[in-house]
This record gives sequence, C-alpha cells and structure tokens, in this order.
Amino acid sequence: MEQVFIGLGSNLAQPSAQLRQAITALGTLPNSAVTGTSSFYTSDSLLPGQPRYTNAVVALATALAPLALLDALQAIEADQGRERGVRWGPRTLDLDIVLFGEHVIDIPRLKVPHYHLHARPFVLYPLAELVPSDFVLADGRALSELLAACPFQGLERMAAGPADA
Ligand code: PH2
Ligand code: MG
Ligand code: MG
Repeated sequence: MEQVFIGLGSNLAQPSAQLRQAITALGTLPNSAVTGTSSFYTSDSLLPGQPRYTNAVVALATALAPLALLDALQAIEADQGRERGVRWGPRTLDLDIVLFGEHVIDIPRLKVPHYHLHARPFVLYPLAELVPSDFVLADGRALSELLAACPFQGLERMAAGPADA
C-alpha cells in the first residue's frame, strides 16, 4: 500500500457538496481506503473573475498504480460533471494527486509531487493537518519550509467539519 495525498477543489455547483461526494467516491476505489480528510477551506481563485474555491486534502492508502489512480480520479471528476476546456477554468471537481508515497513522477500526464504545490496554500495547509510537523516530501523538501514560504493569506478555514460543511 502507498500513502497518497489527493487535493480536492471545486468552484461550481455547491462546492462543499461536490467535495463530500468526491470523498465518498474515493472511499469506493478498489484496493484503497480513505485514512484522513482535512478541514475544508475557501479562497479566491488564482485566476480572477471566477467563483471562490472550496479545497481540501484527503489521505488515501492504495494499492493502485499511479496512472490507474489518475484514471480513477478522472472518472470521478467526469462523473461529477467536470468539463475539460479552458486550462484553469472553473470546475465542479478537480482531483489532483499531490503526493504518491515516496515516488517522484515526471511524465506528461502526471507530475508528482504536484508541480505547483509550493505556491498553493489551499493544498499545503490542509495537507499539514494530515501529516506530522516534520514531514518531508519525496523530493526532499520539508513541508514546514514550504509552509513558511507560502503564507496562509486569503485562506478561510470553514467552521464546519467536512461531515457537515
Ligand atoms: N485551482 C485552479 C486555479 N485556481 N484557486 C483556488 N483557490 N483553488 C484551486 O483549487 C484552484 C484555484 C486550477 O487547478
Ligand atoms: Mg488543480
Ligand atoms: Mg487537476
């Protein structure tokens, strides 16, 4: 089993409900189990002129290979009405493989650790809820250093837990 972290994001069609539905779907993946769910956070879109996003990170223990997991995540996205068009366009559901155990993957379909992790407080802060404070990424970077260089700025932690957000 590998310890995988998945970033969830939505800014269309009741984002919190989209995230809850996606977490349920992740729990049904073969040879996999959801072992942790962060708080939900809201923030402005990195691209102006879009609705605010709701984001979270899920810890998944899985025996799926990276590309099999990616296929499964894209199937869940499609299931929840994700339309692929404009890069970084608004979306009902975005599921990104943020970390895949100790693997460093750099192929056109998949870059792990997620290529923009260091610049995304809406991934780093929820991830930090799920790992020890001395956590080190597969590529050797310490999460604490990424957090220090990426202010919490603009993130709002939702008062309600994932169960009833
Ligand atoms: N995802 C994007 C673009 N902008 N902004 C926030 N706050 N959260 C996201 O998940 C996000 C974004 C495209 O992946
Ligand atoms: Mg994304
Ligand atoms: Mg994505």
